[in-house]
Amino acid sequence: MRVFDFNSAIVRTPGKSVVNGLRANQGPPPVLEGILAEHASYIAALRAAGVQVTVLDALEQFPDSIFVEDTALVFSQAAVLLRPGAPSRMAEAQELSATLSARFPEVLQLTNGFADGGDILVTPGRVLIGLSARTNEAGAADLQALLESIGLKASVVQVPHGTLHLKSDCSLLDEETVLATPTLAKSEVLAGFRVLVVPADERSATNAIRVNDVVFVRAGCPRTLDMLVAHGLEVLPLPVSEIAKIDAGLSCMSLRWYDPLTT
Ligand code: CIR
Repeated sequence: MRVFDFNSAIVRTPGKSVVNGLRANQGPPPVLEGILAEHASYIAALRAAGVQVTVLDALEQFPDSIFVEDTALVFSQAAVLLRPGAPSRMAEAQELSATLSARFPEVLQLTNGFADGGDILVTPGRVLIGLSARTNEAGAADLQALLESIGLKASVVQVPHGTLHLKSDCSLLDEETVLATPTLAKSEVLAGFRVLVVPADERSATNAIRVNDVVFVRAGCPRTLDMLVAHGLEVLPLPVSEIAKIDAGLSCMSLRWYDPLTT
């Protein structure tokens, strides 16, 4: 089983409040209809890639709750409920608790500090935990211990200053290759991986996701797309220009795992 082989996913319907999602920069707010359309095409792409998708109800009280990735980590053997680092998002994790308990043999819980799933890159040899404004040392240390308890090695790395999440700057393309921004590629974080670097003006394309044999990548990034195809990958461009206005990308809209009991 490869770490990007998935047959199951959880997503959450955007509420009307999604247009008030957190964002670092001012600019035009996202348009609700646009977010709904992007979310629908994302779900369709997961299904077409062979994934059974559970769609949870919207949570109006949590504008960012469509970004389920930040609230938990999921593996075949267990799930981990996280403690998101933004105060307005902290209680989102509990909203997932019953859903995870119904689907995983074991649900572990972070108890110290903070960690967002967007800061976690799962690779074949180890899980990288990025320290950022959302994931602190106490959360990373707690998470590292929890992951070790379910047989996974983890390393703590530094996310570049000013970057929201580790996976804002990178994603896993195959067992040894990572797509990364020029900034992250220059650091030690990805030592040992083959690194494909996106052009500086297509920086947001780095938040791609490999789902079985397909790589979902942000639409409108033609040079990144050509680079991935030249690397031998099957690529599916997906629109995310509206959710990008609230600092989000492709990975954050789902929790993905391989469930051995699902056919
Ligand atoms: C936030 O700032 O928390 C949301 N507006 C965006 C979260 C994106 N999450 C992710 O990339 N994992």
